[in-house]
Amino acid sequence: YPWEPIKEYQEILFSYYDGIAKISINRPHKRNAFTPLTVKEMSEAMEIARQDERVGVIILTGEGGDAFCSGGDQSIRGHGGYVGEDKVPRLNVLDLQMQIRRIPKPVVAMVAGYAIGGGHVLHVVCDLSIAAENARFGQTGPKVGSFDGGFGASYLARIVGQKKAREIWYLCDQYDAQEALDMGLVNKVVPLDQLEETTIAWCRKMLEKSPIALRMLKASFNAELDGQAGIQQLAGDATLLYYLSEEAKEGKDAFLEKRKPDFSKFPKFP
Ligand code: 2NE
Repeated sequence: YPWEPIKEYQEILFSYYDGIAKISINRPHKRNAFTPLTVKEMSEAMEIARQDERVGVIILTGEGGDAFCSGGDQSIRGHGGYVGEDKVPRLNVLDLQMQIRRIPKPVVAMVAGYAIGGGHVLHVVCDLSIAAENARFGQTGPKVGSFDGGFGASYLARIVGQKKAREIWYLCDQYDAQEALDMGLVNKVVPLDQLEETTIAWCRKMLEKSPIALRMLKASFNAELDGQAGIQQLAGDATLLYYLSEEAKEGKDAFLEKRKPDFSKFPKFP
């Protein structure tokens, strides 16, 4: 596919094609483990994709075919987090997880190879996951001295159920693509050479749909789990829709024209 680069980065690739933005971790020598810089770049790309009106769907993936992402780069894990060039320890992937959930466009994880540890959680928080037959899923936290008790625990449990989520975290086993499909952890499994084609076909199906309907659905699915923050997201979308109405514009116009608003002409729906 003729992906066009949107912006050059050091540790990710960020490209555009036909309504789709693709963010791809580009550290295949480390099974696409992330550093604070990888996450910073992904976060910036996610924001650019959010603002870009051409983009209706975002694909999150990893380069090389061996790994989607193997989590935090353990070789730079320091005292209190992952340490980048500024020597500051960070867990900024948690902000990226929030960003993926918040962005009002569907985010699709395109998983070839390993989705492990914090890399597994990244696919978990995506709206949809499409896996190649070589995909392998799992958490490693209790093995390597880490855990993700946020979406990595509670949202995973919403997806696969409490017993399975506890098994995944407590045993740190790996699961193949078929097992992931059977537990509802991924939406589809395809041969590796059909992964991008299938993912793009799914994206195109979504691109044909009403963007506001998709946006409202994403906020609605989040609201159920995200409590007050989820309601705030859904309510923000309700405000967006209200701002599109003549009724809301009458309030703003009246203020600017220094007159009393006349809402009498607007229907009082049953
Ligand atoms: C991913 C996995 C299972 C792949 O195994 P394999 O056998 O295919 O490859 P190998 O030889 O282990 O890895 C290839 C190279 O990539 C490096 C390896 O050290 C190796 O380097 P060299 O020996 O060739 O120099 N590599 C792979 N993953 C890495 C990582 N995460 N950090 C640094 N280097 C890595 C296997 O590699 C594996 O199990 N990887 C570790 C998975 C892991 O434990 N991730 C961290 C979980 S904690 C986390 O992500 C986290 C969190 O829990 C909470 C908040 C934020 C993050």
